[in-house]
Amino acid sequence: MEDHIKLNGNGTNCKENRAKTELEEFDALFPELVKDLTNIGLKDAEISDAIDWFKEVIEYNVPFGKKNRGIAVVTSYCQLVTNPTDDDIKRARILGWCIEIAFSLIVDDMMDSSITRRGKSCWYKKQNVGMRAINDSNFLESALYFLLKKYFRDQPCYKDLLELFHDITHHTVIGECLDLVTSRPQSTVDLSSFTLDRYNTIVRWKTAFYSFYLPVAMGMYMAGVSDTDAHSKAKSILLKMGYFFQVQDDYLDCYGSPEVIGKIGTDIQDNKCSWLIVQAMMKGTPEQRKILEDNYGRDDESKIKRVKELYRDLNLTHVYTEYEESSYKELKTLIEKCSGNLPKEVFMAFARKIYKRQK
Ligand code: GPP
Ligand code: MG
Ligand code: MG
Ligand code: MG
Repeated sequence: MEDHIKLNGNGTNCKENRAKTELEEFDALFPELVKDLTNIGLKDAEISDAIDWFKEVIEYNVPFGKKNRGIAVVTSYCQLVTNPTDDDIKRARILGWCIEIAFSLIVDDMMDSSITRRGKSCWYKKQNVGMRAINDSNFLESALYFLLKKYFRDQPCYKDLLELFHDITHHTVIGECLDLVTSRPQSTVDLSSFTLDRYNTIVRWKTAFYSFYLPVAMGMYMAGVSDTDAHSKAKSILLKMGYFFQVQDDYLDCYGSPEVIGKIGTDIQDNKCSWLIVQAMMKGTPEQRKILEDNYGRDDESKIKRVKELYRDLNLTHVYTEYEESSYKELKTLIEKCSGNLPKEVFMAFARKIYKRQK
């Protein structure tokens, strides 16, 4: 007999076994959404080549992530309403897929000269794709608004969801721009702009809004929670979580195993204002900082190795482990202080997924 677990509204039952089943339910919806998005090609035969191409784009790029963001919409929503109908839960899952579409990642990989993502070649690296990937990212973005319109236009939260997606996309683009401007190659490498302040800003804008505030805010709007106070309290917690997530991402870029994280790190040669280089610049002696300036931001294996040696001399792995511990404690305090009327489990469920993660 199928073990169909019904999501309840009180959030008391969000344990690991339930989350697994939710992931299966979530995954099962994907083919239906692909059908929605490709049916227009059946109605309008003259664009069928574009729709066939799009099918490849979405099937290659979208369904292989960890889906923490997508699932967080469903869990948050279910913890905020008392008796969601099957239709409501399905809509929450669709919203989750709208976030999972994550169209920005395709161009992020191009701009970062990345090689792999989610254990496969980056889309732009595939034969026959190349620069076409730019339009594919736009194609995916427009697809999410198609789904939003199809499933939410009659819902009272439609306007809030639309505005939220637009605003958060704007935030992500600004964050990506700051990331790129800060890492641009200059005639001499000048690491003095890699300050903790600059790092904090980049990370909040490029990652924390999209990956952490967006999923929970979507669940809140769907559940009819739209007051600014509740949103700003949730935001303060989720931006902190998102910040830590990007610190981890930067750490794993250097220390994660590509087989586990599904991507090969590029931050050192890309001259990125990463958490590790910011720490190294703060902790290093003037001599060590000089070594970093001579070796960072160059696509040269021996220079990359030199930077990593210096990270080791500065014991950055230990600095990171300590930071992870203190950040988790601070987060729990913040959740106690700022959850307001929202169940703390909305935030704790998300936090448990990311702390101590290996991928
Ligand atoms: C880029 O940082 C981060 C983003 C583009 C986050 C926005 C997330 C979305 C899903 C839109 P990065 O270049 O370090 O990320 P990665 O290591 O994954 O390439
Ligand atoms: Mg990247
Ligand atoms: Mg990037
Ligand atoms: Mg990264």
